[in-house]
Amino acid sequence: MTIKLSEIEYPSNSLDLAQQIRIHAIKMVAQSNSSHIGSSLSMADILAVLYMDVLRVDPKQPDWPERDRFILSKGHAAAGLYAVLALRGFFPMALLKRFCQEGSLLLGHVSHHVPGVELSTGSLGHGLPVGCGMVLADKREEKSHRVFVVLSDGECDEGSNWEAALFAAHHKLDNLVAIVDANELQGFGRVDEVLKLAPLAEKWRAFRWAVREVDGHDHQALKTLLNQAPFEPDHPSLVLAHTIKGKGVSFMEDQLAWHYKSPNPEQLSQALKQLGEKR
Ligand SMILES: Cc1ncc(C[n+]2csc(CCOP(=O)(O)OP(=O)(O)O)c2C)c(N)n1
Repeated sequence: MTIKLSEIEYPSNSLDLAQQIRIHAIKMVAQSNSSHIGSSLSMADILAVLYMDVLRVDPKQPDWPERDRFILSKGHAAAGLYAVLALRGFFPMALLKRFCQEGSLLLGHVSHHVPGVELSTGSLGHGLPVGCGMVLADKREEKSHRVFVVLSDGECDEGSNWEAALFAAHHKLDNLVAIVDANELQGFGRVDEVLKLAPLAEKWRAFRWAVREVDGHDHQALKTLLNQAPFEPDHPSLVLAHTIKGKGVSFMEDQLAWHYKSPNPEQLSQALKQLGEKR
């Protein structure tokens, strides 16, 4: 189902939004011959639920002071974030066609010049520390909006995350919600082979975070869980979201190659067909 606003049809529920995120991200990556489509597809459901059912944001006032903050720390998945922001009306859909083109606002890694983006990211390991600072500042000013940070599992190799985890627990940053998009693949191999993280939930618990695990493609479960955060008073919240890299396109699912590969025209039309794109 869609809501018609002027000539643009915006998705009106998270499932449709997720499908549209996937469709647009694939088109953007194919058109610009760029990378990281698997990374956008794994988190598409998480972004859709956040932007449809969880975050208090106003696309017409991206800088509304009372808004919840969202940081995509895995900034290489910029195509997915730009797609959801455009689909929620933060900026014109037409801009998506300029993704990764010379002179475009939409850089290949997340840029804070884009309406709705809080922080430029791409160098992994920075989103959570900045999120800590935002929540600490809010706490001191007695403000109550939440800060959501999406990390990747491979990103948990960065030591800065564990400093931030200590810091957040110490300062009782309970308005901080970190979501790990745990798709079990990173750039050059399986997370388990490159640098084993397991047991990841236990590690976060040991750092005194309130931890919940969820199927990162189950919209109802994500919606219920994310709206419950903070899970425990005085503790930051960690959602370990189990996902599949490349989710939604059969030949990309759980395939390492799609971290860097860009779809050729034939693969693009196959992917769009699987996603139900009407052309
Ligand atoms: C500090 C830093 N080191 C290395 C990179 C290069 N790099 C880009 S994506 C990536 C890994 C991707 O795997 P993961 O972090 O698990 O994210 P996913 O795409 O699977 O969600 C790496 C190492 C980077 N962006 N930043």
